[in-house]
Amino acid sequence: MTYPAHHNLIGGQWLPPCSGKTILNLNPANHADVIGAFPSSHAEDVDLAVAAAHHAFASWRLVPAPRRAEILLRAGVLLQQRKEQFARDMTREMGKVLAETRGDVQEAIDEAFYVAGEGRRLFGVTTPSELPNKFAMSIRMPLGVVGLITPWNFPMAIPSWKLFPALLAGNTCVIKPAIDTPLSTYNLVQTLVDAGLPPGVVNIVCGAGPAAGEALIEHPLVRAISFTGSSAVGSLVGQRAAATFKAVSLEMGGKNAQIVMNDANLDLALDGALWGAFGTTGQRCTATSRILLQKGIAAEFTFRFVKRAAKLKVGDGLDESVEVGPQINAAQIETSTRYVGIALAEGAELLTGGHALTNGSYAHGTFFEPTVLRGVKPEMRIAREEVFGPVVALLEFDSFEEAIEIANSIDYGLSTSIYTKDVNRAFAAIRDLEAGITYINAPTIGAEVHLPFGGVKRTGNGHREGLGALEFFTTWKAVYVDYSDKLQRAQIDNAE
Ligand code: UN1
Repeated sequence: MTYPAHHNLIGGQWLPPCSGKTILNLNPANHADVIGAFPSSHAEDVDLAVAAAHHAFASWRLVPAPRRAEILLRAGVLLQQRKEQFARDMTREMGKVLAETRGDVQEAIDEAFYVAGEGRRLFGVTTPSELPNKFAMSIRMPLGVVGLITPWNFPMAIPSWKLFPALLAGNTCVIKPAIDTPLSTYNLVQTLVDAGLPPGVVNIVCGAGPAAGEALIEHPLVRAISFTGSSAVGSLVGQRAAATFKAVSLEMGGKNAQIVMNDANLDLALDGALWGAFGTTGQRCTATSRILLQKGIAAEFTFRFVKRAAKLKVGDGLDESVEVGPQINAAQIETSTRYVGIALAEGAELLTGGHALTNGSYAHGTFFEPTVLRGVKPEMRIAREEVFGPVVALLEFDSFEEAIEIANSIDYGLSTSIYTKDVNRAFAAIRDLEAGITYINAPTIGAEVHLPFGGVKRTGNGHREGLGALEFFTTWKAVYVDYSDKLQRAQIDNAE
């Protein structure tokens, strides 16, 4: 079988990795389908890419922000034209169904248009000086070379959340995509190049985290790291980056709860739960992995939910009738299987699913049944730890206060949702749920690009993507212009 061999993008050139080694990118719905060979890069490749980005920074930082924005705008238009092809490429390498990969490309388009608008804002602050004949302002400066480490579950949207604001602000980038889904990052960056991005402004280095990622995190010329992935890896990223005082943005795991109150529109809550739990095969950091049911509706909700979950069509995401695609790889199947075992051992009851699908057309991919567990208690591991697969835990509660307590009883704090018709309860939930995102009468997934995206506790380290990304990718400079023509000593000459 023949397949394309891809290289790293360094200083505008496509270069093979110094090691000469490659990693195969396989279709998770059919491992016989090899999408391509991608570089297995190490520190030498990262050095070259950072040097190219560092060189390009000297001129990129001087391009006016509105001009930089025009390149993003053109990239957004090109992405619209290429949406269908890029969605198909993405389903082939990542597995999620076509409707969702179209959504992933759309998210990058939205991000391009949103961030392009910032080219004519990028606001600073002017403020009065305490001294006469003196002008004071704060302006945003780029950081320099930034390193971006991105996951496989949103292989175009998440790179776009990081690349576009970083570029708009005048930084140059080295991006290391997840080894499971590099093609979508190539498609995105090629589109930026076609839109007029100068050589060296974005560089791609493909490879495994411990080889390529670590070198990027430790490189002294890299000023900041933006990482999306697991909390375990994020903790290492933060620790390693601290040695060279890098700014670090970490966006990590979730154990997101959907609360359903007795007064909820049950049909709506069911639709939301099904989409939140099994959309993207449960492989979103925002996925609904706990459903908290008030006792009055628990039995009916559970019955109807399980019936619908059991009927979901699992298969190759390129088949438009399929509702749930494969999991990304064998390791994720292993994790789903292991957590079902842990839940059962702790006393949960399996209502549907629970197993890898291995027969017939499933035999060549990594598929897992949509899985529902009942009788889950807040202290069980299945209620506290992220699975990142199509496995959802049902918990029951008596009062609103108890629901909030259970929702908050975990170490993560990304997304939350409550279904209720009681406006007072809805606002109390907005105030009390410990999470970066709260939905009222909508599922835990589906964030829009121009709102702040990120979470509290083990989900993040305080930064936000979307509205907030420019905060991360710029640093402030305070500027004082003294037009008094004499020495004015702050805090001394103007003191009483
Ligand atoms: C993720 O799960 O890693 O809010 C990102 C959502 C999507 C982004 C998810 N727009 O579900």
